[in-house]
Amino acid sequence: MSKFKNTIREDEVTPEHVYHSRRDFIRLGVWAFAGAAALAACGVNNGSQANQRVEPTAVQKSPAVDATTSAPAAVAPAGPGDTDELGNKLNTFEQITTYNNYYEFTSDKEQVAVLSKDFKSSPWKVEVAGLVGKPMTYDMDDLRTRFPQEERIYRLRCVEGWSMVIPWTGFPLHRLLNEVGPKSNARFVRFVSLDDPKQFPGQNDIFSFQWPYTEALRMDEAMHDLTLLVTGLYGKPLPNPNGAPLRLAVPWKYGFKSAKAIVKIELVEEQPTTFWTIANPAEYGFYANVNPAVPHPRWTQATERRIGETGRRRTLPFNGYAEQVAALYHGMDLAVNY
Ligand SMILES: Nc1nc2c(c(=O)[nH]1)N[C@H]1C(S)=C(S)[C@@H](COP(=O)(O)O)O[C@H]1N2
Ligand SMILES: [Mo]
Repeated sequence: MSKFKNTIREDEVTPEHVYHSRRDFIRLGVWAFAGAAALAACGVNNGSQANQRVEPTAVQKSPAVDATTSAPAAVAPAGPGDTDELGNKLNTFEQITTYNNYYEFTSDKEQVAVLSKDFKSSPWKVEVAGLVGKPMTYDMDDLRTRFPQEERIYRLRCVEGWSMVIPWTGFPLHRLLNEVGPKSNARFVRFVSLDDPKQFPGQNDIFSFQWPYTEALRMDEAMHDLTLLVTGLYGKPLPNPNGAPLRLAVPWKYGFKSAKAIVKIELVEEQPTTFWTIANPAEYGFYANVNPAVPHPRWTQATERRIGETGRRRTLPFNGYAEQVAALYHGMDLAVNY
């Protein structure tokens, strides 16, 4: 028996990882839906059609059936008992939002949640510029309505040797790139985070880092279906400590490649410098693919501590996404091009 409700053509072309961990939301429906899920969790069913979610692709678990109407009930956004495609349990909302790297606020991971409490993430605009046929500026409503939102459960592996499993909401970056139309000479995509010393205490120390935070991907990495523009987690709008209102999630790379609070996406021809390659080129490379075989100069990358667990687990090549992404680096020496 198939564990999946629908069998449609897209199932046949969806990469294995995505097939098992992707759950599509109705456009815009996710936020309304989060409310419905809360009601459902209390044993209340408001029976609203608008809050039901279509499952155009495979889902991780079969939707429950609503006993009163025998219609499929909406599938809740992932909850703490859910797992990624490897069977790893999700980290809790509390863990994900109280242990953060966000240097614009502080380098103290437990203080990010405190210092980011009053961060103003609305209104927000994202400029998409550079080598594109149709430069665009989007606000968050544009991004949520133009691009179908889906949930992806991804592992996040920080270069420092810790990791979490996070249920993101968002959409693949390639959808947006296809809309603006990369020119043929566009070879890299650069991401720029917000520059606002009034809101970011860490940006007032001008001697520490070169602000704003920037990151970049090669065009084929940016176009890969796993590369997600993130607008939420656990079915809620993206919390401030995680980079509200918009950040990237590139699950096969160390966490620093996934820039938070993105205000600009720029297509360029030359490989850009980035926040960490400027700060410490000997320790942080441009590619930064998770690689247990290449130690950081000051620590091993062979193992990692999953937040909430004692002991360490083995780190997987490409953070467990090798089947999907290893081909991007065919012929490259990943020990040199770290
Ligand atoms: N703008 C910005 N983006 C950032 C960072 C940062 O300091 N500033 N830290 C990075 C690092 S090192 C990691 S591990 C992840 C952490 O994401 P999380 O706090 O949501 O787990 O965000 C990345 N994106
Ligand atoms: Mo990190």
